[in-house]
Amino acid sequence: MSSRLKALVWLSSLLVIAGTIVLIVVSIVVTDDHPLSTLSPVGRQGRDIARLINPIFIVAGVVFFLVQGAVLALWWRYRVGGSDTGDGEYGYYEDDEFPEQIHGNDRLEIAWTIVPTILLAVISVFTLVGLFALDDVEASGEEMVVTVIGQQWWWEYQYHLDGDTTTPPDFVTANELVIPVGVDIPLEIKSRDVIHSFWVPKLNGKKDAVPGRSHDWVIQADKPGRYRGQCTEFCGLSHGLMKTVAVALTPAEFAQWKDNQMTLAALPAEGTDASEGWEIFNQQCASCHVVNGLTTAATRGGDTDSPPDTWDIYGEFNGDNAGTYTDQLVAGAAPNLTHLMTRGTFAGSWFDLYLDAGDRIPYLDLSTAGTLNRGELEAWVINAPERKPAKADDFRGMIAFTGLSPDDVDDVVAFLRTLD
Ligand code: HEC
Ligand SMILES: [Cu+2]
Repeated sequence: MSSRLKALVWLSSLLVIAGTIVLIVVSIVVTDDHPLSTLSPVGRQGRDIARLINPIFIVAGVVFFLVQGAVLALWWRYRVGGSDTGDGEYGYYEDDEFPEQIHGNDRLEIAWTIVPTILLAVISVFTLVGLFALDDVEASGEEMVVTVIGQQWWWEYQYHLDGDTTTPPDFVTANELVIPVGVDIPLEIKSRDVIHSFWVPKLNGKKDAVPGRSHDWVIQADKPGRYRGQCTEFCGLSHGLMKTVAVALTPAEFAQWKDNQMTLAALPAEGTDASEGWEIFNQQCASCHVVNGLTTAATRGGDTDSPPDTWDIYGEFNGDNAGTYTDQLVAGAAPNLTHLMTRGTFAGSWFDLYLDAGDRIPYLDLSTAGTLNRGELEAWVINAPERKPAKADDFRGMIAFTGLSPDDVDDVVAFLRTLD
């Protein structure tokens, strides 16, 4: 190889390496908004995990450079010598030049067996201690337990204020897990269909939601804010669009939010658009969606003697019409819409319900001060599977309502508007 060619090869390799490093650094530094980063924890469990990751990353980095450095040094030391003879032949060994062949090196081999063993042993001790700490719920005086139910392709949250998950929840919401700051909130992670995995990276690691099982988990946030999450176990068509948000409120705000969630919806005044919308909703939507205080078991094909609406959306439905209920919607359920307007996002947090959510408007004021993402909400009501791929014919996700006239859609949205 001519020396100019060699220089070119070197230069381009260096450029590729430097370019990669610059790209990585830029992608980390250029924005301080990393909604799904484990490296900027905001809760106790998240911090425990980061505390484990960082030293291991440093040790792994040292090992990486030692090993790669040795590879490069050996390559350089034993590279084929010789020079281009001009006829394309170069760099072959003469017999007598061939390096002396040796069989192993006991001391080296023992060293490179023992050193990694010790390293991994130390790391595993810290990992185990860390894992146990993650499962530990700190006594906080907060009795509440939230049952988290994954399904294709959104998360449901059932709040048990007294911590007793054998009885029906006090209220049910979707997409956004609202918690008070500063306290450990125990979670029970479940699934209605396939395996999902619950993950809010700034607050804690991942926990699988496995059908037929209940996994204990805990979540805690140090400061108020909205923390993004994502389903991290491939669960079918819209897995990538199965997101969530953990919303941490001050204790006072949380109490206010909680009280509101427990109120029932009221019938819109006669003669209003919302009232027209309710009629449509009751006929076309109430077969899947619950609105506490308005929809009845009858609308969902059950008998009217079934348990009160506040809890007949309960995962392990135990009313007389349990059979009908599951036959009706294999996915198990649709989001409880009683307080739809209090959430910042909808449809598995894939869409913003308000254009100016985020931290610009206090969470509790969204339904009064937020700018509704009307276009997206209307598009959803008209043709949900087009907005978010689903297998509606197979009872996975919401069906399309392309038969609704523009007026109907306006009325339905007017009704949804009242659900705050
Ligand atoms: C076949 C059952 C079914 C029917 C009927 C149905 N939906 Fe849905 N709906 C769902 C499911 C399932 C979801 C969750 C989809 C997702 O997040 O991917 C959903 C989600 C929604 C959401 C978002 C809720 C949230 O918090 O994320 C709204 C709003 C909604 N539906 C309104 C309606 C309206 C209005 C109607 C009647 C015109 C209707 N739905 C009829 C099953 C249904
Ligand atoms: Cu998934």
